[in-house]
Amino acid sequence: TTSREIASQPDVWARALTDAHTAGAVLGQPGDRTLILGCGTSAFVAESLAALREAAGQGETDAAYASEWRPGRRYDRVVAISRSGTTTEVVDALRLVPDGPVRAGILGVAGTTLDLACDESLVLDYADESSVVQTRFPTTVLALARASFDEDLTGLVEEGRTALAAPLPVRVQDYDHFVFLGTSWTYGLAQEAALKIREAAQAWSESYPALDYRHGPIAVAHPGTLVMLFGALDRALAADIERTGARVWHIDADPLVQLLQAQRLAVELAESRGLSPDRPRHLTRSVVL
Ligand code: F1P
Repeated sequence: TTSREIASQPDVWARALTDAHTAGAVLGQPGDRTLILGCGTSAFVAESLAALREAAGQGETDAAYASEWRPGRRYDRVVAISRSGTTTEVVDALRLVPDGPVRAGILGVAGTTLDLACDESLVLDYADESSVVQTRFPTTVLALARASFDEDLTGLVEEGRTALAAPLPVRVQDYDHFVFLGTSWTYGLAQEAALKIREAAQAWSESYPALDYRHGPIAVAHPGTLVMLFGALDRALAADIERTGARVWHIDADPLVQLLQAQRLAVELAESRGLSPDRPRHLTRSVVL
C-alpha cells in the first residue's frame, strides 16, 4: 500500500495542479495573519507552508504543533491540517481558538470531526491514503500551496516520474544512521523524511536546519551515516560532512521529488530489515486519545 501510494504521487500532483487556483484562499487572503496547526507529518507540513506563505509575501504566518499551541497571539485565520480529520490534539486546539479568526481545514476526508468544526475546508480526498505512514497527502498539500503562490511547477510531475523509473542510487544496507537537512520550507521536508525512516523502518534518523548540523550533531556522523540534503546543494556543507566519512546524498530535483526519494529509501530500508512499511510498530492511521 505505502509503495503504491508513493508511486502514485506524480499523478496525484498532476490532478492537484489543475485546481490550484481553488486552493490558495484556504491559507488566507494576502495580508491575513495565519496560524497553521497539525500533528506528526501534518505539523511538518504546517512548518513548510508557513515558510512558503511568508516567502511568497502573503502575510505573517506561524506554524505550531497542535499539542503545544495555546491561545496568545491574534490571528485572522487558523488552519488545521489533518489527513484523517480526527486527530485529538488538532481537534482540541481548534476548540481553544477564541472567537474571531476564520477556522479552516486542509483535510483528506470530508464530514469528519475537524471538517465539522471548521468554517471552511479544502478536502483533498483524491490525495487521501489507506496507509498509516503518510506520503502523498503531505506532498500534494505542498504542491497545491506552491502552485497557488504562483510558483512554476510545470516540471514537477515529469521529474517525479523520472525519479520513480530508476532504482534508488543508494544501498540502504550500507547505513545505520540517517540524517536529513533542509532550510526554509525544506526544513519541514527534512523532518518529514526523518519521520518516514522512524515510522516505516524503525531506524535511527535525525533532522536539522542545514547549517545547524555543524553546530554539534555532526559529532556523531560516521561512515555508516547517510546525510540527505534538501533544496539546493551547499557545497561547503557537503564537504564538511564528507570529511567525517559520512555519505552525502543530494538529488538535483524539486524538493518534493527529493522527499519522494526519501520515502522510497524508508520503504527499502524497512524491507531490508524484514519489516513491512504497511504495518509500522505502535502506530495507527489516526491517533485518537
Ligand atoms: C497525523 C499523524 C500522522 C502519523 C500517524 C498518526 O495524522 O500523526 O502524521 O503518520 O499516522 O497520525 P493526521 O492528523 O494528519 O490525520
